[in-house]
This record gives sequence, C-alpha cells and structure tokens, in this order.
Amino acid sequence: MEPGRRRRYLGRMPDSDNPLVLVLMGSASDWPVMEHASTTLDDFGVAHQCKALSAHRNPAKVSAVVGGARERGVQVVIAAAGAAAHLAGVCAAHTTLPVLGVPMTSALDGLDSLLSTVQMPGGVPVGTLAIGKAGAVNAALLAVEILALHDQSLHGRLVAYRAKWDERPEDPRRTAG
Ligand code: C2R
Repeated sequence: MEPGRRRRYLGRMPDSDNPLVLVLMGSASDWPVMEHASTTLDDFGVAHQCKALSAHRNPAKVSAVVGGARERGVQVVIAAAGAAAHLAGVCAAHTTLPVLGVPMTSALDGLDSLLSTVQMPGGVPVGTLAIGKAGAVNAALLAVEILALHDQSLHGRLVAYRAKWDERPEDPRRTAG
C-alpha cells in the first residue's frame, strides 16, 4: 500500500490510552474489515486500541506491543491477518492473554488465512473466528463476552444485545445496546 493511503487509514483508528482490548491487523489494508470489530467494541463502550502491525514486517514492534499488553491493562488481543496469516500465532507466542484470530480475505478467498490462523501447535492457543466481517464482529463480541465475565454492567448490555435479535435480525453489528 502506498504511504499516503496507509496514513489515511491509520488516522481513523481508535487509540485509547487505557485499552481493555488490543486490535492488531497485519496491514492498514485490513482496516475496512476490522473497523467492524472496532465499531462493535464502541457499541459496548469497550476501550480499545487498533494498530496495523505485521509479524513479518514489524516483528520487534509486535513483540514489544503484545509482550507489554498485559502490564498496560489489556485483557484480550484480537489479531487479524490475511494470506500467510502468522500474526495471531505470533501474538499468542508473546502473551498469555487470550488471542482471537480473524482471517482476512485474500487472493485465495481467505482459506489460506483461515488455515494459517487456526492451525496452531498444541500449547499456544489462538481462538479463530470466521473469515472477514463476520469474524471481525464476532471477535469483538467474544472479547466483550470475556470481559463481561467480571463486569455485570457489560453483561447486561450483552443480554440486551441478544434480546434485540428478535426485533431486528438484519444487522449484526448495529444491534449492540
Ligand atoms: P498489504 O495490503 O499491506 O500488502 O497486506 C495483511 O494482514 C494483509 O491482509 C496484504 C495482507 O498481508 C497480510 N499480512 C500478514 C502479516 N502481515 C501482513 N498476514 C502477518 O504478520 O501475519
């Protein structure tokens, strides 16, 4: 991606000072899909930070950001990548926080991304979601569910979100209450 386009993407990414969820993606080109994860977290009022960092292109930064995430108060890491999607696995290698992997679509329709993300060796788990937008939304919802284990108010919002499915089933991302 050319630098100007990358700057435009990065400029719109949420960057909370005290994030509970860290959303990483292998490239700023993944942002149009991962924006749905961010918007879903916003819908639930969950502070989060989004960053485009590649395990291949920025290995030292990924190690530093993910390795220090728990100390900064992060509780869940979401990692999205396409094609040779090693980012989520590398994140999992650097932290004991739960890591949720979202395979991005690719020249091979995301099947390569899915297999790269899901096929972790035993001992270093990545919870892998669906390819693309559904996976982005569900990663955010799963992060909310994890946080809601110890947050009654957030749990109440999840219950309300589920209840709304009966009223307006057509838009999965906009129904968070
Ligand atoms: P570019 O558009 O920047 O060329 O990226 C990204 O997630 C993106 O979907 C193309 C695709 O390459 C992916 N990528 C990875 C990793 N870094 C970038 N799979 C990684 O570290 O796993």
